[in-house]
Amino acid sequence: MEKQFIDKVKIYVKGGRGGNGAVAFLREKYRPRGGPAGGDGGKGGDVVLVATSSKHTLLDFKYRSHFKARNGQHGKGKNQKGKDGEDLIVYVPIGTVVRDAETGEVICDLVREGQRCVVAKGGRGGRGNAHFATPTNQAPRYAERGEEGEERWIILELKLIADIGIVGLPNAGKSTLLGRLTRARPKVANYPFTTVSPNLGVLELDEERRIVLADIPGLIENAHKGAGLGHEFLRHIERTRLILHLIDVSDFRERDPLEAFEVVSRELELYSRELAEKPRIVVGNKIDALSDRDYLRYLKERFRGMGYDFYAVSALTGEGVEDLKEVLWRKLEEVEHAPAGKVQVLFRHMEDP
Ligand SMILES: Nc1nc2c(ncn2[C@@H]2O[C@H](COP(=O)(O)OP(=O)(O)OP(=O)(O)O)[C@@H](O)[C@H]2O)c(=O)[nH]1
Ligand SMILES: [Mg+2]
Repeated sequence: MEKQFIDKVKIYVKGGRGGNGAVAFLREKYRPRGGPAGGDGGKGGDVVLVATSSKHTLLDFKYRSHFKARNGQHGKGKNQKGKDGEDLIVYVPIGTVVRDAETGEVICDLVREGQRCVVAKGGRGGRGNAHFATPTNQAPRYAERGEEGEERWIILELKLIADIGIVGLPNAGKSTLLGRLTRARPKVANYPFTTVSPNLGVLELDEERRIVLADIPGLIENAHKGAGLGHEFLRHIERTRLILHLIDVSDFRERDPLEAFEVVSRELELYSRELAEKPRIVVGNKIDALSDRDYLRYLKERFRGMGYDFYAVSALTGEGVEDLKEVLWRKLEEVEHAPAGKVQVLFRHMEDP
């Protein structure tokens, strides 16, 4: 997996200090030496991470890395308790894994909207002197200090699940296309099975529109029986919202693109019906090497007949790729707003491939 696409930041968190307990005595008109009446200190605030779908990156943390919750207020006379320090709520994207920076231990895994995780507890407030009166010491002159809040460095790591999975035969140009669409630089070569493990890339259409794409190893006939690299890695695209099925159309007289499409479709089907039935678009690649462009019109018709949109590009020269970017975005929007489908994408979180 391309490391640069896993956002990762280290931040410092500290709970608020508890307020001190107070030393105070009641002073009433006719009781010059009233009992102890020092109130307790308030509790320090916690630092709480909360998962939200309105954030998609950990970018904010590049600019701010220290988070301290408010201290509790000190206790006061007349048994008045100090106010608790307010919790500090820090919003993080859904899919954030939180670890202790020192031990590496996972503190929490924020996968649902609104899920909370206390990463630094506020200190307890100190008790006021009212608590310490005893029969032999009815006027104690001491109170507890508030406790320090917890502090530590933690690591936030955002794991992405791809929005779109690119499938196709070996050599179709999947990795080349990923490299065209994103800043990912997966290995590309003119032999099958160049890609042996999934690559992720982020397509940034603009500030607000980002698409995560996964390029996986090529599938061949009988992949479900272990041929080639098998089909296990399809699990990496099980939770994508859209499949981009890439086919090489350059040499259509020698290698029939429709046949290539069928082979991979069958393997998807044999892996899982759900995957095969996911929204899919078909992209014909290598049109720079295609002598007869009329053929594309024919393909478009054929795929339309099967219920798929068809687009043609050259991942190598970039022809058609800018249009494809917009198409992918539109398609994802369509899928998103389609009436409740079978596959509900609830969160964008995935283990390392
Ligand atoms: N002419 C031409 N060649 C291309 C195009 N896209 C990819 N290629 C070439 O096709 C070969 C295979 O490209 P890859 O991107 O490695 O193909 P892949 O689908 O990722 O292959 P595997 O990882 O082996 O499954 C390379 O030699 C690329 O340079 C294209 O649009 N036009
Ligand atoms: Mg590849």
